Amino acid sequence: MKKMISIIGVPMDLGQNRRGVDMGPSAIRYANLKERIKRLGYKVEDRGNLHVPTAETYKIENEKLKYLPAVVKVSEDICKEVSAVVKEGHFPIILGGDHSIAIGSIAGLTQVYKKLGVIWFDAHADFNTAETTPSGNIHGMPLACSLGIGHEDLINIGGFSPKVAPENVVIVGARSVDPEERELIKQHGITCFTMHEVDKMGIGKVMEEAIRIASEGTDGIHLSLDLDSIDPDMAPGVGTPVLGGVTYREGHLAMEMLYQSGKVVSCDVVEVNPILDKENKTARTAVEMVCSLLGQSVL
Ligand code: NNH
Ligand code: MN
Ligand code: MN
Ligand code: MN
Repeated sequence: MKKMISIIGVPMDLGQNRRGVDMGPSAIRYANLKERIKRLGYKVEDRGNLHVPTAETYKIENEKLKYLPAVVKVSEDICKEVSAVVKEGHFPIILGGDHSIAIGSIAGLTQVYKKLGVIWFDAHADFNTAETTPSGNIHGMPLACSLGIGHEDLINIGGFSPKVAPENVVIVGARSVDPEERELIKQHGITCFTMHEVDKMGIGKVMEEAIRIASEGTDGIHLSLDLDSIDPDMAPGVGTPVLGGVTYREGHLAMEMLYQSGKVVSCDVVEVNPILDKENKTARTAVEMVCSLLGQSVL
């Protein structure tokens, strides 16, 4: 029996400074996410959007952790919603919003999956802290937070820390990592397949390794899909596009291999910004990736 899919929208834009990413859930829905998943033979429920306060109603208090109190509050809400659907045996798809939402989704998942593997598909590593961040944007910090590195309020969402172990975390697609962030990644022994490895080994071999690492001793894999991992030609609508990304076909192969592994239990789809997009291309790419993750092209 296929798991039921639960779509959860989080119109979060407080983790970075480009407006418009809060419209990501609408753009992805408009690209027909629910219908497309249904066609693959799944039952799907759309649980609507969680409430996210408007940036203009807040004053930034800490330049190194912008909108911290609001991000903490929304993260707790995401955690509750995600753990509720996982407890029902569903597969959550959490639509961002910026990548700070992964703090809450991983917190919710690990209420149930005690040993969770994570594949962080991103042009960036999202491994900054208040001490290393060049921007003060929390969307550059969620992976570090999930490993228990970062501000106390962010790492303790859901009541415990760390959520995941470094030996079960893999970054794929990185090509823009800040100098001190790089040191932190090395120090914590995180496996990172940058675009250098994707070019050299091929995406097939990279994913084989990534799936092995994220599977070892875990009860499931969470895919955190930042659309800026994909090359800007197929994903132009993101706040921080970086040239030289994963191609459309490489993205599909990666998603298909994740499907074939049978280990994926949830995913985030983040950073789609329709204001910066071209005719909803990035949201449409996102929907194609999700469909491949759910078995669209594998017989
Ligand atoms: N590393 C930079 C920062 O911390 C950029 C992060 N931007 C992202 N991450 N889009 O996925 O601000
Ligand atoms: Mn149910
Ligand atoms: Mn990211
Ligand atoms: Mn990114």
